[in-house]
Amino acid sequence: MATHFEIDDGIIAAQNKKAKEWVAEDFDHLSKKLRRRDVDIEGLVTRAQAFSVAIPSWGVGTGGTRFARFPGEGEPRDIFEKLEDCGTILKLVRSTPAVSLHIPWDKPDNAAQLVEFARTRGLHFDAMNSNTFQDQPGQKLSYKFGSLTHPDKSVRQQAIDHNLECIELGKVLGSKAQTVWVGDGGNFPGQQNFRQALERYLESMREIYQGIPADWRLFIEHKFYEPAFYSTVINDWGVSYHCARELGPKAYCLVDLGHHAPNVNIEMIVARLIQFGKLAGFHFNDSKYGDDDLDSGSIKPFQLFLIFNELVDAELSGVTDFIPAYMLDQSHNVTDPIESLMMSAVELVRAYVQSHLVDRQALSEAQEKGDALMALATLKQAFTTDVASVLAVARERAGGAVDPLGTYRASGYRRQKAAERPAKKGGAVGIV
Ligand code: LRH
Ligand code: MN
Repeated sequence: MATHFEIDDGIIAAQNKKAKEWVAEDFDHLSKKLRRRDVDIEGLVTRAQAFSVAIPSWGVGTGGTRFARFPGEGEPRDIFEKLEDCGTILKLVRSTPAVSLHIPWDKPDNAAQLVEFARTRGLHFDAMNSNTFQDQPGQKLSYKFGSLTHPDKSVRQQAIDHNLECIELGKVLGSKAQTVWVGDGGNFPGQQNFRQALERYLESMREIYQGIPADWRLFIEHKFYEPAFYSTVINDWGVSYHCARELGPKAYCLVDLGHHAPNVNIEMIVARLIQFGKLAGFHFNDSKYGDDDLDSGSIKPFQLFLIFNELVDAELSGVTDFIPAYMLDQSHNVTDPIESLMMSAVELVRAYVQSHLVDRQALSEAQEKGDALMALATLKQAFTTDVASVLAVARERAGGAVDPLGTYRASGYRRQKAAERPAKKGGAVGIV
């Protein structure tokens, strides 16, 4: 039985020992600083430990663009090796116990075996993702001109059946949600009748909605363009919200940060969807131009903070049925995917913890008084507070790594996997 290298607690403890001093010093200093703001640092550690985000199965393989994909060494070659890597990320950062699968990329031969394999690594399955944006080998009808909105009813039915099949598999895997993103749209004016296409989308989604179990949620993911380059049927939060309302109480709107035109005020869209009771959750990533799927917090960390500020404001003001699903959705083209996913998960916990540092009393007083500068300063005080020691202590107390990146590199995990996983010809597992 081939051995599978794993980062054991000994490696983590040894690396944590090296960092013990600076963590204690910084934690102590921050504790004093926060006490001046009547903030108890232990409360922040608890918040950090309560936060979790799902890892996209397609994120642990190297991603690419339409121009090229440059696979790294030790790429996971199947869903089991993907889960191995997800287990490693969880071991080091402690805030990623869930994995979001994409079907058919991750379709298991034996679902129960997959659940057990995941469980032994502390993992469970988050939202399922259907795929009607590619044609699979042996597929009868092509999605070239659309899927759930295709003019031909038999193509729509094929796409509906695929989504219902995903839900059935998700039930066995213990998932509680299905994300439906369709790239349906047109490349030229006149190619689609906008109103008819949306009607067909709703007609198809009503059938899928019927297959959603009572304790599940259906996530509608909008995107302003790509793969269609002139019009996209579900192009923004407005049409997504309309559809979620039309479908019923189990339907919600999922916000993928990269699916908005540059400079769109995403934190305000989040506030709207919270207010309308239709926020599904997120696909976190970052971007400079299009749907670049870059690491979360790598380009616009202040926007990420402002999004979490809206989420924490809702959490603290007791918005009912407020259970947003947090997932990463990134493509790692030039970094080690495990490193990028770890650091991205850390950036989300950071934004969440910093949002709990906002003096909401002072903020609402400034808002009432129209004191714009004090309002901004109140947010900036939280955003510029270095909470690295809180995040490190939260990880360490949960058995994780004070320095996930340093510990991962010191472990030689990638080199070990390169030896264990000889590259598979054409075995692309990331987004290409
Ligand atoms: C579409 C998307 C969607 C996934 C895909 C991998 O851009 O964000 O969420 O299905 O990426
Ligand atoms: Mn997405």
